[in-house]
Amino acid sequence: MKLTQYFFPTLRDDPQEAQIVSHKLMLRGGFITQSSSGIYSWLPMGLKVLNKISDIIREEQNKVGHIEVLMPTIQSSDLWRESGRYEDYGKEMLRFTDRHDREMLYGPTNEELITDIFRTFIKSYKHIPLTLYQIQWKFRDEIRPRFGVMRGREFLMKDGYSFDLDMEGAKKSYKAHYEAYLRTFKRMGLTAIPVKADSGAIGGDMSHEFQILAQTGESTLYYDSEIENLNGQDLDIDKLQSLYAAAEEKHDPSICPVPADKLKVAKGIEVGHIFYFGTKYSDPFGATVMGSDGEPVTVHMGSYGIGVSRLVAAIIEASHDDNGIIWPEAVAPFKVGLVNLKPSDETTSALCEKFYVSALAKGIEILYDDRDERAGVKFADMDLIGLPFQVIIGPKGAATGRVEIKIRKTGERQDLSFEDALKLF
Ligand code: P5A
Repeated sequence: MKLTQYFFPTLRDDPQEAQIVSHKLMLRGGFITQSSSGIYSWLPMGLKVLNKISDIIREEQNKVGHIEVLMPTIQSSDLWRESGRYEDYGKEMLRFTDRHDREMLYGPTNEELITDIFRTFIKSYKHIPLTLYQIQWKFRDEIRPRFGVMRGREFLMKDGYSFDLDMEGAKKSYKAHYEAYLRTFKRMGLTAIPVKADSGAIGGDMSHEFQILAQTGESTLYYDSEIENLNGQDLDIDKLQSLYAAAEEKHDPSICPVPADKLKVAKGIEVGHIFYFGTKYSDPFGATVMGSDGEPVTVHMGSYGIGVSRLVAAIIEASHDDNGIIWPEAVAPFKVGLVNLKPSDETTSALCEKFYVSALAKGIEILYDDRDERAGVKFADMDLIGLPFQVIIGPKGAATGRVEIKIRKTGERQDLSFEDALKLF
């Protein structure tokens, strides 16, 4: 993509309303723009990141046999009356009436709707275990939407729902999600710390939150410092599970098994949350299947969420410096940013064009800054948007066919021939 032909609405100055770095950088870099309180439009570069995150989630879910569906954002209140949550959910649920005076709502979550689909179609034990998931927008009328897409009112969630014959089966489904979530976050360059949690509005007996470390996190975590060492190595899930981690409310110093010098205290951002709630929804909905002995069995359920749009901000909180975002390669909007230091110079522009075309032919995602702007502006914008690699071409290098590579994360620079530079990607 050439910048002169792209839609790249950056802001020069720091937006006043942004209190945390991810919100500030997302607005400045033209990733999102606010439409109303807690509601955002995703601009081209932001949408690319959101889609990459969704794709990683999707791949890891499909790998373990979970099946994607897509449910509507708007739901009828009927199902929520059946579960008893219509009154319970309170003001966070956005309710309205249609032209026939039917009470409708914008879904804050989908346990009711998926249980209704299940009871309609699945009648035999032969079709379970089954996990259905979707990646769909949710609305929660948060009292204090803040920090941009970190706590929005409209936000994108991956929500999955498992159906099993009994508690033992449901625990296997829970474990499969737990492990798939750790693999998912790791692929995004994050260390996620699973902590036991309360099940709140979703309900149930067992629940874990997945927290990633960031100074601006809203939860305080206590955990064995060994967990951080596991980052970077092959993911040893059994080892991770055996280590101590707890959110502040659950941390009891008198029974904490970790010695003080190994216990870390840090802030975390909740990027995922999983629940086992048995028959809480299947019971009132009559979601039963015929068991192998011919008797009806009420299915055991769990639900599993990832904050997809929140992750965009959370990754920035975990990975940035004073100059801007440092995207992990797996979620970067483009892999390479090409900087033309002097578009008015024919040799420079010809070499840039050649690099751009060759990179595209190799299938490399490349953003070419071909704007007629000062070098300083281009460097600042490139650092701000945080692409993993920068290729810088100016008149001096172009005369001898050489280009400069800068690695965004380390700031390391290398002077390479055109061919060697291309081979790097
Ligand atoms: C699990 C899937 C649920 O709703 N029902 C379906 C369960 N869980 S949850 O914890 O309430 O939400 C799942 C994840 O969604 C993100 N999230 C948000 N992201 C941005 N803005 C919000 N206002 C918001 N609320 C929840 C979190 O990452 C949460 O873990």
